Amino acid sequence: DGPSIAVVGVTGAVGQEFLQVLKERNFPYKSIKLLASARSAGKQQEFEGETYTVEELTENSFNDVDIALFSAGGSISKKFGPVAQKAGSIVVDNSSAFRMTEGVPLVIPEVNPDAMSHVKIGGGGAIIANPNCSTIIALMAVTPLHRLAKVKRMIVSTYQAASGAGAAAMEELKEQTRDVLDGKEAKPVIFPYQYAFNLFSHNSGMDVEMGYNEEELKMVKETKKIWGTSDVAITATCIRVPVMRAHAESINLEFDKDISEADALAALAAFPGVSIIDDRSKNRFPTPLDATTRDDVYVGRVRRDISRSDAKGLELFVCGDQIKKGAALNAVQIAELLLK
Ligand code: 2RA
Repeated sequence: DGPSIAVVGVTGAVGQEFLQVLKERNFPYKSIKLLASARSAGKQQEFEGETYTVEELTENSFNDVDIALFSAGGSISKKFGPVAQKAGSIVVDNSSAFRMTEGVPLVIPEVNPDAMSHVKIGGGGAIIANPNCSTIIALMAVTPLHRLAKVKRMIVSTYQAASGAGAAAMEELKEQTRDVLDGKEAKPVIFPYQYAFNLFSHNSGMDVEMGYNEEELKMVKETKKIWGTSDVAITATCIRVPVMRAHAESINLEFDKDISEADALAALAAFPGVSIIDDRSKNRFPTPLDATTRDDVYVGRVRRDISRSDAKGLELFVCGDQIKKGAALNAVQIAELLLK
């Protein structure tokens, strides 16, 4: 039994991961509809022993759909999210289209489930926004510490994987790496820079404000909305690096009060969805390959900030799978909250 669901953008990297996660978590549904652009309509898709035909996304796609998982880009969400909402569906949108819209819950289930407690299946349509992947990964690590000693300032440097820019970007990284190793010229297509053996400022749109790029501003604005406070100073530098599908983030935190490494590690260990990899004797800390395809966000290199003379500062190193917890898993966990 369960709700009738739809997956919008099913042929993309996150769309395919939606199916993977729904299966892994035995998500209960009475029916499932696979939706994509006209270009992909008609494709056959295996799912849980059935063969489905991908349907073209239209204005009538959402009649009798309880939950619609969207990951087809901002313009599709802007156009069809409200259509689905009007048809009575609850949209879980992975794009940035509605994240900062007043009244749209922006949810990490382990962090702020209450933000969506008023949304009920059959209670009228709604839109719930999935936060940006780098925000989810950062806040899975920082929230348990914030609850322990109240973060006053957060400085994030991200090392973001190709998958954040889609399947084509992952292909480009592989192709360029092959070309360079074969002594050929790398041919930048998705990004204006060579990607193989290189790294560059995240180019999600132009630098939008004060020299910050969109990705950095998402980290700043989304964190304040998710935590429900503007009483925290945040800055970020978001970089695309030649890694396939897990983001890494270096995070410096200043707290309102003292916090010990031991207390921080205990709070992290107790937080659902976080695993610790932190063994100085073996120089073991999270790497993107530890996190790839895994549900959890991995935290390590927890250490006092030696630039301070007090115990109010910590440094962390965090890795999380961008397609999974950074997108598809978080969205399906939001859908699971609707079943409660
Ligand atoms: C990226 N966070 O990594 C953005 C969108 N997924 O490109």
